[in-house]
Amino acid sequence: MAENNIRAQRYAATPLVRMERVGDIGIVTLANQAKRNALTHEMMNGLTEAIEALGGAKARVVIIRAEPGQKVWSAGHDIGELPIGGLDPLNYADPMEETLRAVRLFSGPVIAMVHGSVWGGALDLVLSCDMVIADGTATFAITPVNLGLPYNTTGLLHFIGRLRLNVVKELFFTAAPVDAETALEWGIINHLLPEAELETYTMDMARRMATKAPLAMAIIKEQIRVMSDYVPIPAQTFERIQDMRRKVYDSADYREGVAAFREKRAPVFKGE
Ligand code: YXS
Repeated sequence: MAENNIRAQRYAATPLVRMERVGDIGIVTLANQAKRNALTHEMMNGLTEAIEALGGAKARVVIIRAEPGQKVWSAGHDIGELPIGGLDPLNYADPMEETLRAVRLFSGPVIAMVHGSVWGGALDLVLSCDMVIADGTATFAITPVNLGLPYNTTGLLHFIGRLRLNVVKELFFTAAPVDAETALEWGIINHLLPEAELETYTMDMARRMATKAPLAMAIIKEQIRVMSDYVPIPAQTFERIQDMRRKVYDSADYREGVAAFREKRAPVFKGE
């Protein structure tokens, strides 16, 4: 980020996540390109710590980004860390889920600044941010059907609360990466910029929001969160869905999907 004439404090949350403070703006950078910023437990714990530390330090706006010029913003949940056999792969305590909650509970706006491709749970992270600003290199894919994984109900709500249902279904049922222009049309991103303007535009928006009344910003964000997340669901219905999800994450197909990724081959799903 350009730090010309703005005092920048740099302090690392963990080696996989860099955190800096530029005035009232916190910038959190995903920094594990060797693994394409896969959302490992270590990276997610670091990202959660960074967001909470910035909240404690009264930062007013947070930008989440990857390192400049990287092809992949994030490759999504670390597939190697997905539990197999009897455990919900996206359970409440999963570090990625904790990070999504930290983003949604941060008192001020969180901006996802996207250059490069976004995969799987990283799209849930992007959609958990309050707004998304991207350049033409950005693509977005959600990929549980590539693994045979039953996405979690809260995660689906993040999509349903943001995008039209036919768009949510096309994203989930095709698992195909969506280009930046389509992402703008579908509402995944707020603004699409030329690569050279992405950082400046994002910082300008962050600076603008950082000058607004933080108490009013915080309560408006929390009201929008509680109202958009509020979807009453009868207990028995939730238990039926959980039972259906258990049958999927206990399935041979899910084990095949994870094994195929590990063995770098195409999965063969049999519906079992
Ligand atoms: O072979 P090494 O050890 O160098 O490691 C490789 C990849 O295995 C690793 N890597 C990952 N490891 C764990 N989990 C991942 N999601 C993941 N993605 C990548 O990073 C090293 C470099 O990857 P490589 O050689 O494939 O890089 P590339 O530049 O040729 O290709 C970049 C990608 C992102 C196109 C490619 O890595 C890829 O397709 N990754 C998987 C993307 C994906 O399907 N993500 C969804 C994860 S599951 C998830 O988020 C949710 C639970 S859900 O399934 O519901 O969406």
